[in-house]
This record gives sequence, C-alpha cells and structure tokens, in this order.
Amino acid sequence: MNRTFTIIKPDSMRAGVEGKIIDILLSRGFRIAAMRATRLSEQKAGEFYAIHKEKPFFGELMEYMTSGQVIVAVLERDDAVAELRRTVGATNPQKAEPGTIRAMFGTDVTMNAIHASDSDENAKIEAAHFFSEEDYCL
Ligand code: 3AN
Repeated sequence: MNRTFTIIKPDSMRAGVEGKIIDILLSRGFRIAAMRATRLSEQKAGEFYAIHKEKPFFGELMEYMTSGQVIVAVLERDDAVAELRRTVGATNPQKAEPGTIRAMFGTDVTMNAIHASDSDENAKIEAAHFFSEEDYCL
C-alpha cells in the first residue's frame, strides 16, 4: 500500500461531477485516507504550484485554481501514484485516453478536472500542504 495526493479542481466542482470522480477513484481500488473540501488562497496555490512559477501559464493557473472550491484528498492503494496518473490521463484532456477522468470531465490544459501527484516524493510534499499524519484514517 502506498499513498498519493489529488485535488478535484474547480471546474469539476462547478460542474457538480465530484461525486462521479470519487466513484471512479473508488472503483479503481483507491481508499480515501483523508479528504476535505476547501478553497485555495492565493498564497496556498502559489506554494503548491511553486515549481511552475516561471512558466508562462502560471498566472492563468493561479487564477483558475483559486476561482472556486476544490476537494483535496490522500488516496491509498498499491502503486498509488502510477495508478492514479493512469486513471487521471494526460494533462491535455483532448489527448487523454478514453475512459480517463480528464477525457471524461476535462476541458483544456488549465481546466483539466483533477490533479494527481507525479511521484511518491511529491505526493508526500503535496499532501503535507493540506493534511498531517493524524488526519489519516488507518
Ligand atoms: P499534470 O497535472 O498532468 O502533472 P503538470 O504538472 O505539467 O501537469 O502541470 C501542472 C498543472 O499546470 C496542470 N495540471 C495544468 O492545470 C497546468 N498546466 C500545465 N501545462 C499547461 C499549459 N500549457 N497551459 C496552461 N496550464 C497548464
């Protein structure tokens, strides 16, 4: 068993598809170790996406990620990081495999429905922005 981190993004929440997305995650064998709804402040979003600060799309990404409510969650299963990336699909929903969450619910590279950590190390760092060890249901 290992853990990964996800954010159900504002476009999914506005469309009311967060339940459908959570259903897909559960059907793929993920267990919810921790979950809550929140809204990212400018500061939180800036810290979370600090790695993209120099990218041309950073401003757009900040504006979008702070535009509404999100659900943040820590998910568990074997090979969690790779399995969630497979379940989520490519960054660009137009290029995402059919059946992936981004193919089903994403619009474009900014409004792409869901975030998934890209490594065990980043999953730990990203989860720590929102949860502490005592939040995890074992
Ligand atoms: P992923 O979320 O698939 O790992 P990253 O880590 O390359 O993608 O990018 C982080 C986030 O930045 C993406 N989820 C997306 O919302 C946004 N992003 C990435 N590339 C672009 C782009 N070319 N234009 C606008 N936003 C982008």
